[in-house]
Amino acid sequence: MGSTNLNNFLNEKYVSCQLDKELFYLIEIVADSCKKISNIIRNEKNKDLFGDSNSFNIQGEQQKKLDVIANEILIKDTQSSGYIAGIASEELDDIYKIPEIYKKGKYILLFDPLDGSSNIDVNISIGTIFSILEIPDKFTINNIKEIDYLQPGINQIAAGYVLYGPKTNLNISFGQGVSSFFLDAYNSWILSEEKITIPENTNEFSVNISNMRFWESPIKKYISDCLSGLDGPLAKNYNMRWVGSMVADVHRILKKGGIFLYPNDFRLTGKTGKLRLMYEVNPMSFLIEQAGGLSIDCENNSILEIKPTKLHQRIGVILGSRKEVNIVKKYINEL
Ligand code: AHM
Ligand code: MG
Repeated sequence: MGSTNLNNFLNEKYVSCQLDKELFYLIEIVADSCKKISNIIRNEKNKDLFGDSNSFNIQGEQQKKLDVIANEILIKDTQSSGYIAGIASEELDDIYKIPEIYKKGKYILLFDPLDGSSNIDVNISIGTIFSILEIPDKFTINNIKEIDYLQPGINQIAAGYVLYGPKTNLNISFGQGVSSFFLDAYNSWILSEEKITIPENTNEFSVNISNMRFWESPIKKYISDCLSGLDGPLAKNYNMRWVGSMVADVHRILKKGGIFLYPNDFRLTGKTGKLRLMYEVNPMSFLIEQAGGLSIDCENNSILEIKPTKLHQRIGVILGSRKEVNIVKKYINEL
């Protein structure tokens, strides 16, 4: 039996009317861009492409050269496709206007081109995250505004991420489960798993515990109860992992079960979380929920139902195995 590649997989979905031709081609283009990013990361000759750039993004973070390069690749490859009306990126201050010369399409593409940037220069897993929405009004196709982007995560037509780990791995959902592909030695995306489900029983949490003193009391209490192990109120011993790349940390949870938290932090303006709703938290939450998990903010709202108020909005997030997220929900309700 031959292996299924991304093109066969998308074609099957197209034939069974689960996605249209435009989305089919758009996903192929995004996946091709990620192949290019993967090849740049893995090519030893590209040493000059690592390290800090001279620029800062809208959140005041110094961009790595690779942040800028990955951003340029994704924009260059997708803007001329004819399938999108606009682009937004963690690395761009404002929404990106597709040049007039290019035909527009009905989709809106949002991405974090290189997530986990602090890990780039030390050769630890990083990723690309993307989210695809549809324009709310087809008459605005040639002139979409920021407000057209501000849709809740539940509206995502597709979302996915690529993990540049020991292998390069694409995980994607069109709202009917999560499918996973590995980049093989011939640079083809080969289907490795369909309908991924997050293990229900878990004893693993993923959080930057060094920030604990800046959190709200329910999250502090939950994590300190986890640390109390078998003798504490949660009556089990937990394990902890923190790579510091959301893609890597959440991917581990998708495959092995567990809970990921980047909670509200008193130091951040608006006492919010660090991660950005529209191109980090929404797409990752979409995949987690498509795999049977749950994703909430620190007020117990479902992440996917939150209506964004601005493009680069940050949010506190708790996601992962449903049972464990429900335990945190109780802490939030009771404290
Ligand atoms: P980035 O998009 O600039 O790389 O920042 C997001 C990353 C996430 O991947 C990760 O979960 C988080 O920042 C780690 O933050 P911290 O360094 O506070 O642990
Ligand atoms: Mg990021």
